[in-house]
Amino acid sequence: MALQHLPANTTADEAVAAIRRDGAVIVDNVLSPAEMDAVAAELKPWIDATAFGQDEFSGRRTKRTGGLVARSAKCRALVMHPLVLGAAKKLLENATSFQLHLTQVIAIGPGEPAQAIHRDQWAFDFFPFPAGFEVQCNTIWAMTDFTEENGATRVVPGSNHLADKLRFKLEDSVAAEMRKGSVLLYNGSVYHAGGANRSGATRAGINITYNLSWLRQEENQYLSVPPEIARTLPVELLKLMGYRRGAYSLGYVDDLRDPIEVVRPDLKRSGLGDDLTLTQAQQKMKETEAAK
Ligand SMILES: O=C(O)CCC(=O)C(=O)O
Ligand SMILES: [Fe+2]
Repeated sequence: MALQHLPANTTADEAVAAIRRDGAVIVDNVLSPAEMDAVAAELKPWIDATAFGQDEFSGRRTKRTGGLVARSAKCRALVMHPLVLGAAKKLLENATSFQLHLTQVIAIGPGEPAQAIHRDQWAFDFFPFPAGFEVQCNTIWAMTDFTEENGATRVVPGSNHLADKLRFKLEDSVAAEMRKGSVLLYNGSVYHAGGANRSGATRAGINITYNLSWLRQEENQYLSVPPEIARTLPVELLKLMGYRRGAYSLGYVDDLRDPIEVVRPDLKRSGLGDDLTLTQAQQKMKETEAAK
């Protein structure tokens, strides 16, 4: 079974319907090849300076370059892409809000074997989330063409509906082949892996992922993006990076201050809950109780 491809003008609802069904979907040509080349040019010095991975899962012929919000203005636009944020909002609607989980170029070099097939949500210490309860919405933007030969991401379609901690063979998976500028969207419960690169050139993708804001972020945005850069970023991006409270009170600073006040004192507010007032939190609790 192949993955569904959607056109760049698709809606978040269509994308989410495919993700809920198959665990993943490809949206074609969201950026033009020239636009993606401009992103790649901005990232090149950072990728060049990155060391290869230290273990098999990271990939000994693979470079993983992070901190993209700090390092690349063009990646900020990818982080904030309306289609992706729309899909993440819908897929993760089981929580009050979602946040940026990680930003990482994954550059798989020639000769790299395939990665072990896994669920990204295993990052949460293998906690067995209930079936159908999605905690992540993930993207890999193709910085180069993704082909079966050069290590396109391998996906086991529909495996988001299967049991946890399963082992798959590569033959159970399909290659998420796509053109440069396209994006693969997938959830945290679908089984997948980086493919083996049997070509002579590097396969590069930009992995930008989002998770529920009551979970820990894989990439620490507060330390990856220096405060002097954070101060210059759009408020919506700052909130996505975690400069907001998750649910009613998670992540407040000292005297119940909203974390955004620390980087943007001009946005000073008082008390908890700009995203979720106490009344809304109580209402949500009642609804949850009633649904039991
Ligand atoms: O690079 C890829 O195609 C996927 C890598 C991956 O799934 C991971 O590192 O978690
Ligand atoms: Fe993964």
